[in-house]
Amino acid sequence: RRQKLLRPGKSLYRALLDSVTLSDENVKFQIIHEENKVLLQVEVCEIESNIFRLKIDEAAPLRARYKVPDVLIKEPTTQRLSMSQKEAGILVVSSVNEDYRLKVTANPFEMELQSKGETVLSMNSNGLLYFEHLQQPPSDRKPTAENEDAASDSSKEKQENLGLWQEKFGSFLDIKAHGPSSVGMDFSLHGFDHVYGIPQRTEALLLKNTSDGDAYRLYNLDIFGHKIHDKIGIYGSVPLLLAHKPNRTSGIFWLNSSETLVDISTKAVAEHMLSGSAAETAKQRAVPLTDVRWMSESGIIDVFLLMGPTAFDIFKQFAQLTGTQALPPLFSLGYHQCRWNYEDEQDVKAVDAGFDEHDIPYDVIWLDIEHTDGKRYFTWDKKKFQNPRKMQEQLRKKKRKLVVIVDPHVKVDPTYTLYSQAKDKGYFVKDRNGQDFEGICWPGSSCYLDFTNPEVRRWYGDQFAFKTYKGSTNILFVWNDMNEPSVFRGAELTMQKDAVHYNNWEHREVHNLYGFYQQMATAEGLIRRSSGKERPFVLTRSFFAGSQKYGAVWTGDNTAEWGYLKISIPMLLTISMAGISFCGADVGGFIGDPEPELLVRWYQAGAYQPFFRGHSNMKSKRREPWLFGEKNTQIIREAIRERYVLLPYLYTLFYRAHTAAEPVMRPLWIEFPGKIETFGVENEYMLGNALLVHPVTEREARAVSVLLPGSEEIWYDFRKLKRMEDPGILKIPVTLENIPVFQRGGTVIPLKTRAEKSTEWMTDISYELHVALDTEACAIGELYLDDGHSFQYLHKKQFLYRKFTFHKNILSSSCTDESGQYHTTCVVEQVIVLGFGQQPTSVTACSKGNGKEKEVVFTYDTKTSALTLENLALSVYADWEICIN
Ligand code: MIG
Repeated sequence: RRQKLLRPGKSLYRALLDSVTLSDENVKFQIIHEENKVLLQVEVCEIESNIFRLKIDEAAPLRARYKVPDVLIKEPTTQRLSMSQKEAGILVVSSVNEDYRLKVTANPFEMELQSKGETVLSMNSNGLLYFEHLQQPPSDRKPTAENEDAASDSSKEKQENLGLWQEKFGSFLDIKAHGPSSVGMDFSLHGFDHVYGIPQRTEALLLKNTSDGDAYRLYNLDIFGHKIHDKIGIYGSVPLLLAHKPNRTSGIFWLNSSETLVDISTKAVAEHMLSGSAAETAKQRAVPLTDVRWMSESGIIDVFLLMGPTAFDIFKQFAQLTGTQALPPLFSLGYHQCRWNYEDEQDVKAVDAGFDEHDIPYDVIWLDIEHTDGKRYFTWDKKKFQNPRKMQEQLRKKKRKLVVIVDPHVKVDPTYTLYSQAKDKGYFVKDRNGQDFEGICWPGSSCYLDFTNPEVRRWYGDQFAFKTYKGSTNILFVWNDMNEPSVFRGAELTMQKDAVHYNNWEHREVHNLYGFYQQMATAEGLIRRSSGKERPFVLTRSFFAGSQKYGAVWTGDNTAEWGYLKISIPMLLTISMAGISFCGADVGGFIGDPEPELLVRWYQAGAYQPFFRGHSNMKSKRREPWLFGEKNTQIIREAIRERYVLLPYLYTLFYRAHTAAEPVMRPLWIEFPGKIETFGVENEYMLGNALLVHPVTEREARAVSVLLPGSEEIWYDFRKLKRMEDPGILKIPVTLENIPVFQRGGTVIPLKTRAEKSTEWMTDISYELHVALDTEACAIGELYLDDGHSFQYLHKKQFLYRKFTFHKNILSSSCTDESGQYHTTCVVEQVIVLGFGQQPTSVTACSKGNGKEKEVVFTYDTKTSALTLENLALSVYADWEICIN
């Protein structure tokens, strides 16, 4: 708020270039504020693979300022910069390979980052660097001649108005123990006018200009029934912004966990071009420029400039800093059935049986807060769940799992062990007077575990040990909700900023990290309960940069309306671009009752999204997939089966997310970075590089308008196996049966030949490959395979990573990673080649090693140009070739 008073203009900061020091790690110098004379220390370093880090802190702070811990996976490896120029008022440093130059102008202080002569980014060029230095509280200050001035113009009244030492929110008084400490800075992105990222909100894909309205806000809040098109932040925050133009993608990662605002303004500026001949006058052309202003309530300025240059490079760079997506256990990519609440053991049994009766696959049934004894997490309601172990044994027999909810608030009840232990050990967040902070939540009066404390996380994780968590078994996994944290009747329904955490840090410093830490503690606890052997599954509502390492996130309390189905696509794309691939929205919409058509459309969309869970509110009518008439049941069954058949592809994509930081669900522009028409597309998306999915989000739609990008591309209808006429915008007729999905020419998609009751029933089901040819009649694809649940893929290299290549009418299967070994008897049963030019005369298959060639049965459909090869029985495990003559 105060910071907003600073308008663009000449910066009051001046760099003291005499103070420059250069070391192996960084370049350091000081800057001074011309009015208050406070010195700031600036540190710039280059991190391997095109990342620059800029840190600004007070040169001599009154006390240490908060620096976000635990988000970076390691101290980044820096590269030595070299000083290439230092003259009056200017300093230029270059990267080792000389690709990048950083120019520092002393007065006013400004920095510019160039890549091979092209200015990509400038900093403080609008003079919005802002840094409130820590001060003594007014009452402690001795009136000296020097600060008398300051004292008079910052009279008590004025200070309160600006909220320096305390601020009122409705009936809440926020006492700022350490006074004002906000920081901020502006960045100008040259040539960019498409910006993305900074989840989470119920908003469009492209970030909008904020100059005539509210700034984007990053402040984790529990917002029930969040409104569509709102800049306010909801449950999670990732302070990563991406900017894209046809030949370059750049990223800004602002590492700060306090309340943060982002202002964005795009404009056209004139660029002077030096013309070829001196006789000609310089020409001008308008180029876009996007100004991004970050403002945080507290902490320091610690910002990573991700230089790409491609979007995939940005994802890798961000993962290099914050980690990649955890590889999910395979079951968690199946369908999840949730509701608030499945009442009791009988209910669970009946719902489970319902899936078998209706022949619908599913993997996990969920229990919401009512399963506990009075909202005491880690316990069971003894009447409704008399024998939770037996219930889990029954589910286990069906090869299915259970997920239970575990919230971060703890009921104040001295007879509840979790509470009394945590209280004795001092594990709760404190209020500003040093008492355990108490707030109201589901159980009534509650305390909040201080997950920022590593000891608390350890202890909390240990609560998941089978011995400690009575009634739990190894098919039980966890859901962390309400971890923004949600505090009923709290300011904005969350914890007061002046609450106190581990090491005396105020809540305001760590707010956006609270959920991140709970999920971390939970995931690590689940790993430990299996002695490090099994992959955990933890769903969280609140998140921060790096949460991808601990599991999945969902978009919280959406509403059963068409608009929410539609907006869920850009919401999930934005979360995906911020590193969190494993994300989903409640299928059907949490609040209210979807009309059957909406529910059907939501299942069809969800089946092609990373985390696939049906969920509904307590007040909503029951919503199991078979309750909406035979026809709708049939269509939903088909959608869920398509999901299960697609799992080999999806699991492979998750392996890529895990190892190479490629988002599973991605906006079109990432695959087609040079095609401007894709930059704003948010009603369809790519699942990996091979599938384009266009969910139907309108009632009674007869047709949808689909963009098949890339003039040199061939696209195929994924179900009809037929080549689409031409790329471009096509009007595609739709029925209620399914949604448009297309396979891109040049790709191979591995599928299962059929779906079964759950993922575990499908282990031995054979594979089918969809080989879609491009204009050169080539295609390439992959299959990743392991036991689906343990860490053996990592520790013992027990996995298979295969590659399928179609070239010159030969489809070959080879190994992508020789270091992996995994035994399976599974075979590739069928291959369909899409877009095959003409009827072959013969087809032979030959496994390498045994050298025997055998004839392959095939059928060729002249109408669709699809060639189907059957009864192949080629081992997934072995190298082989199929030759088409
Ligand atoms: O304020 O646990 O978003 O999925 O069913 C409601 C009950 C609390 C909010 C979650 C929702 C969950 C519900 N929870």
